Amino acid sequence: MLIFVYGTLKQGCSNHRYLVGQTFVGEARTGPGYRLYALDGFPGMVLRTDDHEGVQGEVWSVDAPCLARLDVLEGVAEGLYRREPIDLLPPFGDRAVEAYIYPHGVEGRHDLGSVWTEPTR
Ligand code: PCA
Repeated sequence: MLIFVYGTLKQGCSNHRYLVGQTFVGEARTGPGYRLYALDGFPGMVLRTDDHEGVQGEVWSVDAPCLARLDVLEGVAEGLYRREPIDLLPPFGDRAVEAYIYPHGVEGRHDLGSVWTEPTR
């Protein structure tokens, strides 16, 4: 299946090793309505009806074992992130792609806008 990544799973970032052996499909951007907030060293993408810019990331084609490992990493069973379908701009507009949405409040969190860059450490 296709997954849109926008944070630590991107190429060059700290969790990218989870995608080793999977297939990079391309750079992608969501439609409007999604925005990034800084959590604790990683970003959370939330739905915001007042957003006009969307979020920048990468689409990867992953196999079922990889997806299962990603769900563990992102704490899906614990409710940290939810893996849900996402609206991407062309050329992905008509394709089924999912992403890890942060389903919690972001009050007091730093608004990162459209792009996350990993802090150097
Ligand atoms: N990892 C996932 C969700 C947030 C994060 O840091 C990703 O890169 O899409």
